[in-house]
Amino acid sequence: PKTIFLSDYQPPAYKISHTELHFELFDDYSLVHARLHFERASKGPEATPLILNGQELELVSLAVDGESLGAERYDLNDESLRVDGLPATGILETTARIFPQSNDSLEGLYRSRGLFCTQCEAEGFRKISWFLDRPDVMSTYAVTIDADAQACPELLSNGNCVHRETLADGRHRAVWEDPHPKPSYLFALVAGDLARVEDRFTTMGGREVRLIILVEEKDLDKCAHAMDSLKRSMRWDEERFGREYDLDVFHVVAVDDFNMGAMENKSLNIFNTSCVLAAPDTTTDLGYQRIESIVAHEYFHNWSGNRVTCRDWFQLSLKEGFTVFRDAEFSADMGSRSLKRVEDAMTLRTLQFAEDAGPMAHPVRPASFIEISNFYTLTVYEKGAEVVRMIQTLVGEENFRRGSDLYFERHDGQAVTCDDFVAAMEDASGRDLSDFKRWYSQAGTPELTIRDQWDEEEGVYTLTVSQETPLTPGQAEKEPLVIPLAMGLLGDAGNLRITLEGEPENTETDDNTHRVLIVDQPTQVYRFTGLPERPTPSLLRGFSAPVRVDYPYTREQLLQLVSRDGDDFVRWDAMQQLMVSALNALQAHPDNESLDPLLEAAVKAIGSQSLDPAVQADMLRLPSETYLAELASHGGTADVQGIFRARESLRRSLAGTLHDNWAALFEASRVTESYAATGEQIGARALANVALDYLATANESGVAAAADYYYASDNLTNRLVALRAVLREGEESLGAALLDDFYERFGDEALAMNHWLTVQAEITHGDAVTRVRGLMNHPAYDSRNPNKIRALIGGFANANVVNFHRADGAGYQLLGEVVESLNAQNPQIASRLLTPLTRWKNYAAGGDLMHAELQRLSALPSLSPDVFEVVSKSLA
Ligand code: BAL
Ligand code: ZN
Repeated sequence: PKTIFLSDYQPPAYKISHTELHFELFDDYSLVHARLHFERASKGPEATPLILNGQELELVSLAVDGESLGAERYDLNDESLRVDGLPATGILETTARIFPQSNDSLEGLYRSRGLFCTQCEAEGFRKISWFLDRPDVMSTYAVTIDADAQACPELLSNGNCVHRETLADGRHRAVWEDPHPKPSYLFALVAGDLARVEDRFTTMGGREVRLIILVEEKDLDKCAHAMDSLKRSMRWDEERFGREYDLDVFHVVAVDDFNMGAMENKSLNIFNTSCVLAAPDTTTDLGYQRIESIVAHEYFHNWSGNRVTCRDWFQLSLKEGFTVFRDAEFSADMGSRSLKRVEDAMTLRTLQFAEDAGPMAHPVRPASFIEISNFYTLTVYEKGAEVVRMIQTLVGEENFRRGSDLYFERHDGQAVTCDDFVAAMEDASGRDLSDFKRWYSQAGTPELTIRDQWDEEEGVYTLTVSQETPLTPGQAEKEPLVIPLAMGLLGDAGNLRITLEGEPENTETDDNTHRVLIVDQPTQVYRFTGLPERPTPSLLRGFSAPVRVDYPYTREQLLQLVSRDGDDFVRWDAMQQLMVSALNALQAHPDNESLDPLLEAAVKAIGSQSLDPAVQADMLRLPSETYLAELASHGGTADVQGIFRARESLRRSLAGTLHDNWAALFEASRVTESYAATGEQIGARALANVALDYLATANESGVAAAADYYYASDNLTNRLVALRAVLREGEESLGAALLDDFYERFGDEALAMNHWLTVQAEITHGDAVTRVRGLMNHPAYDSRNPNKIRALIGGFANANVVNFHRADGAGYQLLGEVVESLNAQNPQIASRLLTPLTRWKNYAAGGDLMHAELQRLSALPSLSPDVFEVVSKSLA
């Protein structure tokens, strides 16, 4: 496979201003007739051939301006169709035969439970028709779909339906036109038997929009939450970003077999069922929140992605980073801002930092790739969103909005770059962001080392801040980044007023206890004057930058921050640090008893009246094994068995010592009303469920209470918390009874069954590998469905850390075998599943066996480019 470089970008030699597609859909094949209205780019020499992308297409016919082409005029191979001797403008006509029913890659046109549907981003359109399948070729589309009227009563594509007719032989036709020029990755088609839920939205400009969600008949009662989320997103985008919807109809279609979460095709969003269908029995609280944010995310793409799109795939974060930032702001406005920040920080620190420290590390704007599908990553999405957030912090909210308006106005209908986005922000704010732009090109997580000094006599507190970004593959040198470091100074009675030497008093906000330091040099010194007492620094407030911070807090300082800092992220983070330090101590000396500051902090957190309950719950949960392994492998290697033992021991200490506190918390927080996915209930449930989990850890009556809780629950959130606790702490027969009960209740609900598979994949005791292999043969599993694969195999490899890293390597072999079998069938999912194996350098004990499994994979014949790229970079 070939590496593609950003530096090699060339504009397309031809434009395709209009595209007519005619689909004839049949059960055993489909025909795609295309008429491409092409025009040679003005500077192109006459001899320039038109080279169209095309994969897995059978050529039926080829003509230019109505005349069939002889073999001497074209060259066809597995990847492309080259046509020579074209006029400057004309119409190229192709007919392709394709086989959606046997397309298991779920890219291009394929069938999911009989439904015809498409996924074209990034490069799936080339499996439908020959085309200039690149985002800077934007075209209007007219799409005719013919299919059997009974099997496919719904025929949908982008834009507006302009014509319908009945055809012979029980077939029918619909014609769709999309007036907005778009790249081929936003093309969509759906044909099948679907039921619909319909609502309306009136835009700020008075446009009446029909909102239609299409699902299988059995799922009609699970659409209300997505519809409500959609309407709130549309309103919010008008109010916050001034963005209005631009067509008369907006469709959301749910499909069971889908590689991604959802896809923002123009006016025809296609969703993984797991990201749209919601019901209390089959969706957790987290699931409800996720649906709200994904519905919003896809809707927001209508502007950030569709109206203004990417010039090339290296710019993916232009649309994804910005849109994730937009959906995060939406979620913060809909629920709790501090909760959203804490949870995003947790994801970044657990998963993105690991990616940035691993063999696939890449900048927010990668400089090269083999397979673009491998770059739909936490770095491009989540770190990309943090980069946008930092721009907002640097230029201020008002300027940021002006910059966003300018960006959309300047580039509407264009395919542009991250530089264009930053330029709009610079022009609107007058702030030079040229040094800041290193965030787009430099990979790796910067580390801030912060040391302090206190001058009692002068009342001066000095912070010395140094930054360093570790080297990453392909980047041997790192430059200093521009890092907004939000901070405060905590004294005995609360946050202190800040005066920074050499600068006027804080003018950015009215809050004189908060400051954003702009760290942009290798080392900087900040002197804070006029202080009445030695402060405790409150650092990286609101997770103001995606960086690691190394400051040698004492446990007493952390306790102080937990108790009364003015920033919820810092309070949560201080509690995490206390837990991590207790776990490290336990790992070093398993009989360590010095848990006092942590216990005191936990009591404070349990009793806090000022924290959002969901943040409180996050504070009281132990850091995940995955996060602990990430931390340990930063500058060392992780001992997963030691982490597991220390964590179990700490869980037991907290459960036992604070038993009465947990019992009181459970009683005070448990929700007695019937289920609703409101912020208030979600927060209370989170808190009650953390308490329940500790109670089940503490003793047998706690386990019995968890089992009762399971049976009495009216929702999946509580059921899963209870089920997990019983499976971990209870007799095997009790856990088995609950699992059987769950299967009996929800065996027909695919989405609930995903959770049923995951909880079993995560069981740490017994022979987990054999258990997972057994489940792979269970009727609830489907080796072609990405949700099932993620639930069972992903659940095992990512969350069952001790068993994945079993000393005999059986966990690695299991993952390797699944990747091998998926390599040909669904390369995108295969390469994504591989992630835990790529971290072999982080594990002293299992590293060699992980490496051996990667080597075995690398030697397989016919590796897909997706898997080849991940395996070869991991072994390099
Ligand atoms: N564009 C792929 C799915 C998403 O990020 O919305
Ligand atoms: Zn997106």
